[in-house]
Amino acid sequence: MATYAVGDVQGCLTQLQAVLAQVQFNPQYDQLWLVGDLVNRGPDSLATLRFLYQMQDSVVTVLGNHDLHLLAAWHDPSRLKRKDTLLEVLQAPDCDELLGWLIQQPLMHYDAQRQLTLVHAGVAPMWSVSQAQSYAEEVHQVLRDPTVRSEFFAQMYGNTPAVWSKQLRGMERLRVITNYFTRMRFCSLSGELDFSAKETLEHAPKNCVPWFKVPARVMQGEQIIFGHWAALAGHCDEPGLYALDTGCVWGGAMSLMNIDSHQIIRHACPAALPLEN
Ligand SMILES: [Mn+2]
Repeated sequence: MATYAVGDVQGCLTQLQAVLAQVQFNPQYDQLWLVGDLVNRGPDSLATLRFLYQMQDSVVTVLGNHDLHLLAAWHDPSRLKRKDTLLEVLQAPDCDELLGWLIQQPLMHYDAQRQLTLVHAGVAPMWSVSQAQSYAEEVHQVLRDPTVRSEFFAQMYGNTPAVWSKQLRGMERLRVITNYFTRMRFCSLSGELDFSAKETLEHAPKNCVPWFKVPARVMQGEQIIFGHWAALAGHCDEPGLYALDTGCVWGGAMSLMNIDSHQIIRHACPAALPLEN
């Protein structure tokens, strides 16, 4: 019985199955955690969703920005962009079943026994574990409520507000929570999000640092597994932090980590798309 965490799959089912085979993963006994971005840009988004859906009892996943984009396109297909590879999901006969499952997934998973947090991009530097849990839950509740989630998707896109404040209400509050959990890379020392760069640490925007290097970060020392930032190439020297997105879909590799031993398995990806998010 083992628990593994895998980086951004983005429809690279072949490489996901390859790393699982390397550890002889058995959904009857083992658990698979995913950092989100299960779909998009890669070749097999539909097959990836079907694969995870049929073993959902052994799966823990959080939502990434591409998963939210797919769910928004489910509500309004005109949101699909030229580079999206999501149409096959929306046209599948089991689309509603698959996305009805996906939309139930949270923005953050916290394992209290291991004191281990799973998120897509990161946790806002000014939040404690319990604050992060309750803010993630606010968005999770909206996503699960069919009467309010269309409005959420209509207003989800955007870079503002740039910084968290307890005083925020309504969609502004939900948007900034979602941006911290699913899109964050760099921010200012006071935690303002900056989306102008997505490259390596040397390319930080002026007066910005990677979110995990904010000096006053409240969750310092806590274990966090995250993805989203392929340019880190799995390198994060912050104690307790595990960066698992090694850019499989961009020609990098799929990374799978045993969450107790921290042993990492990598499987190279043959694709060679230009680096993006
Ligand atoms: Mn992402």
